[in-house]
Formats: sequence, C-alpha cells, structure tokens
Amino acid sequence: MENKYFQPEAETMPVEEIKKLQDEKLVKQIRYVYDNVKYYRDLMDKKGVKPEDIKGTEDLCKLPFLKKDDLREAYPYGLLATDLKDCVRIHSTSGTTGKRVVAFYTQNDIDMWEECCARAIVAAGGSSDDVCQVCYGYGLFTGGSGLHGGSHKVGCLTLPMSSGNTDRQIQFMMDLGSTFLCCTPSYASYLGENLKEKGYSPEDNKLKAGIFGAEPWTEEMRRDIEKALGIKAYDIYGLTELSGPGVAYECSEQSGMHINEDHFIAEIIDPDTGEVLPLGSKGELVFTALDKEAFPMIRYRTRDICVLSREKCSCGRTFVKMTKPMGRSDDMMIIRGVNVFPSQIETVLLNNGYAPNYQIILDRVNNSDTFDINVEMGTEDFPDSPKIITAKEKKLQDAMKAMLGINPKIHLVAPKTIPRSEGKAVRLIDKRRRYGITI
Ligand code: DLL
Repeated sequence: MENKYFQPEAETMPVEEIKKLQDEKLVKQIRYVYDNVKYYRDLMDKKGVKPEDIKGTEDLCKLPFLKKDDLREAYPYGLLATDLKDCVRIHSTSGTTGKRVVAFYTQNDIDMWEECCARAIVAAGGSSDDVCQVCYGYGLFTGGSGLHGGSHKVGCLTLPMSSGNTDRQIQFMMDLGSTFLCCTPSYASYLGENLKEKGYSPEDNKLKAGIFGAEPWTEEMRRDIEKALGIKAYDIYGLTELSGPGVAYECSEQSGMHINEDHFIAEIIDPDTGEVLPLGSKGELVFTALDKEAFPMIRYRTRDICVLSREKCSCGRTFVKMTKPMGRSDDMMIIRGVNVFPSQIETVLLNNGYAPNYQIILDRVNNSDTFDINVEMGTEDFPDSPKIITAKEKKLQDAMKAMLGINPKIHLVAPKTIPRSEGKAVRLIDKRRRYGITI
C-alpha cells in the first residue's frame, strides 16, 4: 500500500521538531489551564507548582495528575475552561460510580478530534473515493461521531449506520458498496459471521479496510476478521476524556498505534508510585492534551497499561507508537465495547435493596461478550416463587441497563451461595482471558 497522510507536515515531522512544538504548546496550555480551571489551579497550588515553573516537556513531571475520580468530583462543570456558550457538544462515558464523565467540546476541539480520525482513515488507505460505513454507536459514545467526522474530513461517502440492526448493515454494505468499515472488533467479527450465514463469501463485498477499537482485541482476532471480511483490519485507540477515538491509530505496518503527538504528550508511569518510566517500559499511559480548549486534560491517568516505542516506522510517520493496551491498573471492564466498573453494579444493587454479594461472569461466545451477574437474595426474600424471582431479576436487569447502558443477565441465587473469600472478594470471573482478552 502506498503511504499517504492526511496531514503530512504533522505526521512526518522530525522528532526534534515535535519536541519543540510540544514544549511551546505545553507552556501555553499550562498557563491557560491555571488561569481558567480553578480545580486544576488548586491541585497545582497544593503541589507548589506555578505556570512559570513549566518551561517545557522536561517539567511535565512537576505537574499533578488528573484521575477519573477528579472528573467525578468536578462533575459537571468543574474542569470546564471556557464559557458554556463557547461549547458546541458534549460526550459522556461511565464513571467509577453512578456519576458519568461528561466531556465538553468547542468547535476547535471537534475539528482537532475529527482531523485525528481523518488521519486514521487515510493511514488505513482511505480517500475521498471511499464509502465509509460507520457502525460505532452514535450518541453520547464518541465512536460514531468521531469516525463520522473523520470520514467527512477525508471526503468519503459516509454511511451513519450507528450500531445494531445487522440485516440493514449488510444490506447497505452490499447495495452501496461500502469500502471502509468502522466498528468495534467484536461487531466486525459478528458481521463476518452473519455475511457467511447469508451465503456471502469475502469476495462478494467491496470492503478493503476496517478501523476497529474501543475494546481490547488480539492478533488472532485481527486475522479472523481480515479473513472473514477480506480486508485489512486496523486498530484505533482513544478515550472520551481526551476527545474520543483517534488519539492513536495504526498505519500500514499494523504493529502498534501512532500517538498524535502534535496534540497529545504521552508518558508511561509506574501505576503504584506515579514515577515516570523510561521509553520501552511497560506501565500506565498518561496523556497531556496540548490544544484542548473546553475540557483540558493535564497528565490524565488513563489506567491503560502499555509500552511506547520510537522505532522508525516504515510508513514514514514519526509519532511515537503505543502497543495495544495490555490491561488496566484499575478494575474497569470493557464489555461489548462499554466501560463498566464493579462499583456501578454495587450502586444499583444497594439502590434496589440488595447487599453487595454478587459475582460477574464474563465470557466470549462467537466473538461477542456474554455478561452474567449472580446476585444473592436476602434471607427474607428466600424462598420466593420462581415467578416472583423472575420478575425481580427482570427489575434488577432494567436497573442495571439504565446505569450501565448494556444488559446483563441477572441470576438471583440463594443466600450465602456466592463464595466468600478471606481477602479481597472475587467479584469477577473473566473467562475471556483464555482468548487473550485482558481488559
Ligand atoms: O472507547 C473511544 C473509542 C471509540 C476508541 C471508538 C476507539 C474507537 P471510552 O468509551 O471513553 O472511549 O473508553 C476508553 O476504552 O481507556 C481503553 O481502556 C479502551 N480502548 C479504547 N480503544 C481501545 C483499543 C472509547 N483500540 C477506554 N484497544 C480506554 C483496547 C481500547 N482498548
């Protein structure tokens, strides 16, 4: 594949120039955040750091971290740096408890984000000749809007399908000759199976590439998807707090994702001590956004564990590369592409009169996640008739769906049947690990 770039001057910028650009932008951004975000100013004051102390990227380590808990504490407007009237959009994702994280965007923030997604599409071989089928969810989730905006910037014919309705996805894919597919890797895999069931072979579709992310996937899964759909499958990484998809993207080498370093500084830290680790070490990824106006993020701890590498890439891009996330330094699970924290499940249980005696069982069947929760009934509810139990399970399932955005299967079990442990309760049995899924 011939290497093309959406913004070659940025994507192939010599490493020394990237560093210089980051130094300049960082100094400005820290001053901007100090002056406009009281929450972060207080954190800096507490640490005894002033904007004048930050002269370049070497000084980054002096700055305090931001964590998901800070976002919850500052909810909804505490980290906003602009007037609300300058914001044009929000997106949102789950927080560690009931409160969601709400991220704000100015038009410049949206433009920067969409350009990052456009870089990903072009790096995967996309151009204005392409028909780009976006089946990430549209709405509060960033997947749909991000790739949609990127597809527009590249000039592709964009099919804003959103997720679900597989028959319609396949009909449009075939009738309109989609050449690019953007969705979670598990949905890509599911589409592949459905195409096969309908009697299509991989040559029958016009797809040439897919951009898959938002959840962990393995090299085996990549090979399966490539074979089932007859395409090249590329990874894309991002998180709502930093904009959404497109913080990092894969190129023709398909060996790790280039981080958009003109917009984001990446650090790897020891998740226990917070100490910055040298390039090549495995640790937690921390990002500083250099251009964000509405919702600036300084040293944001992603909790994603990975390794960075600056080896020369055959695609000609100079941006540092990250490996696929290899795990998390917190207890967040990604189920069918949706971020779920055990604490959210506990909140629902407590709100519905159950004690937090539960166990989550995750598995993967036909490349799709299954999600079951066993919940102990109280002795006073036991034994209820099967009909009453079924009704209670349904009620709890609806409450979970409202909190998590996805539907678990609830199984009410007899009191004292969930194994107690002497140490930390084993809340999660993740059978997906046998397929190499580690988040
Ligand atoms: O998942 C943004 C996104 C949408 C990325 C579409 C790619 C494609 P959040 O819902 O905020 O944002 O979840 C962010 O998802 O911290 C990772 O743990 C995980 N994640 C994102 N991309 C990948 C990936 C979107 N390619 C969290 N591989 C992140 C593994 C990923 N995990």
